[in-house]
Amino acid sequence: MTIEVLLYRSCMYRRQLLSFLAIAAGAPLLSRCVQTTRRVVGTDGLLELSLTAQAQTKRLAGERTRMLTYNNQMPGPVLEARAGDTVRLTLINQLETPTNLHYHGLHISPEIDNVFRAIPPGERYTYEFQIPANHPAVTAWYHPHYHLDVARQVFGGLAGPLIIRGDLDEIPELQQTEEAVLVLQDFEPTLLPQDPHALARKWGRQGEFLLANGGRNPVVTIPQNGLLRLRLVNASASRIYQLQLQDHPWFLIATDRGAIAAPTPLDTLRLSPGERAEILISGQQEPGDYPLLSLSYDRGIGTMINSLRPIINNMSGVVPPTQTTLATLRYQPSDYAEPLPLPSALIPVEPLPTPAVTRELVLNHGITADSNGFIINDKSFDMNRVDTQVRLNQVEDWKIINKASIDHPFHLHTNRFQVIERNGQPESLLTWKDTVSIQGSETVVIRVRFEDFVGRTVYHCHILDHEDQGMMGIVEIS
Ligand SMILES: [Cu+2]
Repeated sequence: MTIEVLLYRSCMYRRQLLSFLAIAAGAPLLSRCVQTTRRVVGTDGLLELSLTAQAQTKRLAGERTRMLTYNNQMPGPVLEARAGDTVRLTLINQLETPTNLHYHGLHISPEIDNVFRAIPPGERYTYEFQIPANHPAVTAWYHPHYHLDVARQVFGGLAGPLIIRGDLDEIPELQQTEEAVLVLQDFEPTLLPQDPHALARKWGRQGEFLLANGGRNPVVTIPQNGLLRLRLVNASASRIYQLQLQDHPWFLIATDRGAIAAPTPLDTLRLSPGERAEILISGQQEPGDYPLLSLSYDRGIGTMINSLRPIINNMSGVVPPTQTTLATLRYQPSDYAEPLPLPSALIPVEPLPTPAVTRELVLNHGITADSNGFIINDKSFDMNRVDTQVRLNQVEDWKIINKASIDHPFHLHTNRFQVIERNGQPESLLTWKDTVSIQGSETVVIRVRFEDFVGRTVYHCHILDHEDQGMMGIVEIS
């Protein structure tokens, strides 16, 4: 098939999809083909379920499209447990390729949350573990982490939220909130679930259509005079969201690994792939609709895309930055005569002590003897090589230097960290993170204590195409 034919097909899909969107404006994009995401809540200290990973052909926008689902859903079901609970999760692999699960955001042993495990097609594996009793309340998520194929599997739709209840849920004001979770994914009907053009893999594949919980512009209600606790999960393979709630105040209450000290007003919120945020919204404005916008964000490739536009305009997986409404927040009448108060304090974030060890990690692009083009400290990922050895309970500062001109969000598995500095300036807000956005040419210092678990775990760029192409390393905790 020639390039011209490919481009023409891509145009056809796009036109048909656009006309479908015009007809179904405001309706969930996938509502006719994918079940509503379900919630699975642990009871009596046990969260037990099966997840079947499966490719499905669904009719979307008049075309039959392949997508990857957990239990016939995209995104997968919302899982919910409490700190101290046992999780018994059987992953059934009905894909045509190996897969596995990463519990992104949980502080559990790397022997359980093991990205080196492969579950072959047709087989199943039961993950069983206890969430530590002192685990903070977090919005975490689960997704495949089978190296070399992570971007394709996640972009295909394999991801779901994992809510752990704990300390933050005990704050009295938060016990009166309504809750919603929005899983942010992007989608390209011509692309699922194949690999895109090599150029799109270099930049990190993106879809033109933005989905929240598998739908386009779903409605989330705000109780008038009440509080909405909104959990946001960026489950996209590469897309970085710059979010804004138009004409309405919103307050950050938690980041990747739990609560912050007090509700903090936000203007915009940048969410890189893998990052989560919890937001509190008070229904005290003029009743109406308030759009949650995904503002145009250039992760360092927008200029390049614009200059190459005639060539790549219809290349699947390469899309220019644009602004889109992700969801609509709509006021709903309630019984509250008086506005519910925001909590004045949440959970203190204790600063980690002065580090015993300081390291540098340089993120870059380059062709070296062992590199596929994406490197950390001049090396491409090798699953038989330990890159960094650390000691249990030791505090370290990692200076992460992005020498590339494009963004490389950095994720450390197993342990949480605090962001100390960005480009030499102290970070203004102390939070617990496991993924940090790092723009082109930025340097970020993170501080981490390797707690509770020994073993081998990984760190990597969370633009998953970059991870698949080598921007990952192994840390051994002993
Ligand atoms: Cu990257």
